[in-house]
Amino acid sequence: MPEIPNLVRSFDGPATRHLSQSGTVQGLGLVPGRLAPEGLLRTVCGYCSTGCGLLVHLQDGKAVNLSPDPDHPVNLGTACPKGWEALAPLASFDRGRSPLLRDPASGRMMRVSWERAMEVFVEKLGESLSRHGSDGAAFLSTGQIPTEEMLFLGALWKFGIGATAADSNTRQCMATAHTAYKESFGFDAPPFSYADFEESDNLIFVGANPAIAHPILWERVLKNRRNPTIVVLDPRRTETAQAATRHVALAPKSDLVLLYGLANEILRRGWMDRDFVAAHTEGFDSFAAFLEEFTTPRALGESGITEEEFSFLADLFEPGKRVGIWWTMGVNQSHQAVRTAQAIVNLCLMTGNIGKPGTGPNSITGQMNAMGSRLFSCTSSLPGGRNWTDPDHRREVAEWFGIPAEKIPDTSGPAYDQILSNARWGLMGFLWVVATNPAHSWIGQEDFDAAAKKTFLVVQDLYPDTETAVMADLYLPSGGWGEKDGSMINSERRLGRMRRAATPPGLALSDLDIFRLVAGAWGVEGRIGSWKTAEDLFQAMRDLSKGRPCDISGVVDLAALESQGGVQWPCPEGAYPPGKERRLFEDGRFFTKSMRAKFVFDPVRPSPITLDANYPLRLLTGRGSSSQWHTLTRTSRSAILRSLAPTDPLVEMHPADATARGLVPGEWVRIRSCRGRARARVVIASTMRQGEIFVPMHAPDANRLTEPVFDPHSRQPSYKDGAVQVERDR
Ligand SMILES: Nc1nc2c(c(=O)[nH]1)N[C@H]1C(S)=C(S)[C@@H](COP(=O)(O)OP(=O)(O)OC[C@H]3O[C@@H](n4cnc5c(=O)[nH]c(N)nc54)[C@H](O)[C@@H]3O)O[C@H]1N2
Ligand SMILES: Nc1nc2c(c(=O)[nH]1)N[C@H]1C(S)=C(S)[C@@H](COP(=O)(O)OP(=O)(O)OC[C@H]3O[C@@H](n4cnc5c(=O)[nH]c(N)nc54)[C@H](O)[C@@H]3O)O[C@H]1N2
Ligand code: SF4
Ligand SMILES: [Mo]
Repeated sequence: MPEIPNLVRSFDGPATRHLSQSGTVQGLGLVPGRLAPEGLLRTVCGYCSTGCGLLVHLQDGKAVNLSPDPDHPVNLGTACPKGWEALAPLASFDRGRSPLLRDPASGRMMRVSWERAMEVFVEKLGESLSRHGSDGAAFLSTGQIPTEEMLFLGALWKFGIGATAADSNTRQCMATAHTAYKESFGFDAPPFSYADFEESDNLIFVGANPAIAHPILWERVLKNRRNPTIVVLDPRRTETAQAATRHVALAPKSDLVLLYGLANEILRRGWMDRDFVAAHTEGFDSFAAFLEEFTTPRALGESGITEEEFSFLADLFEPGKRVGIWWTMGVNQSHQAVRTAQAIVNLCLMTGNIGKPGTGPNSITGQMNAMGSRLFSCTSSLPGGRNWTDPDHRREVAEWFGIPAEKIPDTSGPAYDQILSNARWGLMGFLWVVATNPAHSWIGQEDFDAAAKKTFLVVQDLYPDTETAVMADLYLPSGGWGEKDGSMINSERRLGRMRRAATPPGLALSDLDIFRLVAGAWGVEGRIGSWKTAEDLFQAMRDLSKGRPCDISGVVDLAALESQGGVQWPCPEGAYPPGKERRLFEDGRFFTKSMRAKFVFDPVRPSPITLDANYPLRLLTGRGSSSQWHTLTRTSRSAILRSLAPTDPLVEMHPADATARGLVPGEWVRIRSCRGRARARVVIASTMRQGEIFVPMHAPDANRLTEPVFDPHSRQPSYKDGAVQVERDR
C-alpha cells in the first residue's frame, strides 16, 4: 500500500466545509472547530490505555510531525512505535471520503450525500424498531473514541431514539474487570496509580504481556528503584516473562485453582492481615472455609507448576512486603474470568495489599478509552457508572435528561453475543457498527458474519475496506484520532485531552458530527438535541458524575485537563491540589453499601473446550508485536510499523510438536478447529509449552478457530482457549 510520508492537510476547512460540499445538510449547522496554526499541539495517544502524551507539530496550519511529550506525567518523553507513527493512518490515501450506500440492483457501494445517507439510516432504523420492538436494532461501538462521543451515542440511542440493545468491543476486553470490581468493591474502580509500579517490592503479572501490549507501562516498571521481584504467570515465556525475575509457566486456564491454592497456603502460614480483613471486608470466614479443598497438591496437579515455584509464589506475600498484582487478557478472557479476577482481589484483600503504595489488585485496561466506555457509554452502565437496575440511579439520570424515568430501561439490555444471536434468529433488523471491526475480532467469526447478513448493516469507520465495512449496506466515513476533540480515561483513571490536529478527508465527519446528524434526522430534541461540541458533552459528563465515585466536577473544562497533564478521577470540586497522583481505598472505605470489600468466589469449573485425537493442541491467542494493533486497519497503513512486524500470519509451537508433525521453521501450515481453519507460517519456539500453540489475533482468520465460550457473569469471550490440530499445508 503506498504511503503518504507526512500528514499534509489543511486546517482551513472546519466541519461545515463538508456540509457545503454535500450541498444539502447545512441546516444542521455543525460547528467549526478552532485550530492553532503553528507550534505544538498537546494531545494523548489513541491506541492503548497507557495514555501517553504526544505533541503534534504544526506548520502553516498543517500537522507535519509528532513527538512524545516530555512533560506528560505518564510517559515523560517516550512512546512506542505506534505512538510515534500515530499520524500515518490518518494520511492514508484510501480513507473513506464519502458515505456509501449499497445499490440493490448491482450490489455495489455507491457514493451518496450525507442527506441521503441519513434518510436511509432513519428509515431502516425506524422499520426495524417498529417491526421487532425496542431490541430490534443495536449498535456495537468501541473503546477507541473520546468519552464525549460515547456519551452522545449511548444517550442518543437509549434516551433519544428509545432503542434498548447496545454493546461495545469493551465486552471483548474489559467486561470481566468491570464486573469483578463492581461486585467486589461496589464500583468499577481500578485502584492504582502508575506510581505504584515504582513502589512495589513484588510485582506479579497474571496473563499480561506489557512489554508488547503496554510498552511504556513496562518502562515504568523498570523505573522501580526497590530492586523488585517481578514474576510473570503465563503459559508462554513472553517478552515480559523473559525480562522478569521469574516466569512461572502455568497450564492455560489453571489460574483460578492456583490462586485459591495460594490463598490457602497464605492462610496456613498465618500471613493474612487480620486487622484489615476485620475492619474493611466481609465474607472472609466463608472464603476461608471454601479454601480448604484447595490443597497444595491440587494446585500443583492442575496448574502443572513445581512445588518450588509454588512456594516461591507464596513467599512473595510475606507480611511487610508491598505486593502489586497486575492482570490483563490472560485473566479477562476465560470461561471463569470474573472469579479469577476476584481471586486476585481476594489475595490482595486478605494480605492487606490495597490502598498502600506499590500494592493492589490492578487490572490494566486495553484500549485507550475502554474506561470511558465503562463509565459513560450507556451500555453496561448508566452514565456516571450508575446501575440500570437501581431505580434511584434511573431517576437521577432521567431528571438530568428531562425525560420520564419510565423511559429508562431497568436492564443494560442484551450483551454482544445475545445481540448477534437475536440478529441471527431474525429478531433484529438493524446493526450499527462504530469504530470496531467485529468481522475480524469477534469470537467464532462466522457468528458475526451470519448475524450481519440478516441485518441492515451500517459501518462507521475511517476506512471503507475493513472486514466489517466491506459487508456494510451503508458506510459512514468518520474522522479518527487526531481529527477530533474530547477526552479519554487511561488505565490509572487519568482523563487526558485529545485534540484535533487535522480535518477528516473529503466528506468524512467526526463521529460526534455524525451522531449530531443522526439526532437531527431522527428529530431528537432536549439536552441531546442541543449538544454541539465536545465541550458541551464534557460539561454533561461533569454534571452526570457529580457525587459518584468517578466525580470529575472539579475539572472545569477540557482545557483544564491539558494544563495539568491530565487528571485522575475522582476529582470533585476543591478536593485535590492540581497534579496530585492518587490511589483509591487509602482509607479502607469501599463503594459497597457497607463500605466493605467483598470476598467473592465460586467452585472451579474445567474449560468446556476439551482436547481429543482430532484436536490435540490447546490454542492461545493474543498480541503479536508492539507495532501491530488488533485488526491492523490503522497500523498496516504505516510503512514503518509494517516494516517492524511480520508480513505473514504466524503460529508459534513447541519444537517437539513441530518435530512430531515434520514441520520446519517458516513452513506454511493449516490450523483446524471444529469451527474453522486458518493458515499461518510456523515459528518453532521453545517459549511455548508442549501441546499448546499461539496465534497472534492480528491474522484475519484467527477467530475462524475460536469457539463461542463466555464467562457467565461478564459475558466476555474466552479468546485464549481452543482445541486445534496443525498440519502441513498441502
Ligand atoms: N501492540 C499492541 N498493543 C496492544 C494491543 C494491540 O492490539 N497491539 N491491544 C490493546 C488491548 S485492547 C488489550 S485488551 C491489551 C491486551 O494486553 P495483554 O492481555 O497483555 O495481551 P494478550 O497477548 O492478549 O494476552 C496476554 C497473555 O495472556 C496469556 N494467556 C493466555 N491464556 C492464559 C491463561 O490461561 N492464564 C494466564 N495467566 N495467561 C494466559 C497469553 O499467552 C498472553 O501472553 O493490549 C493493548 N495493547
Ligand atoms: N482471537 C482473539 N480475538 C480478540 C482478542 C484476542 O486476544 N484474541 N482480543 C479482543 C480484544 S481485547 C479487543 S479490544 C478486540 C478489538 O477488536 P476491534 O475493535 O474489532 O479491533 P480494531 O482493529 O481496533 O478495530 C477498530 C476499528 O475502528 C476504526 N476506527 C479507529 N478509530 C476510529 C474512530 O475514531 N472512529 C471510527 N468511526 N472508527 C475508528 C478502525 O479503522 C478499525 O476498523 O479484539 C478482540 N478479539
Ligand atoms: S504505549 Fe500505548 S499510549 Fe503509549 S505510545 Fe504506545 S500505544 Fe500509545
Ligand atoms: Mo482489548
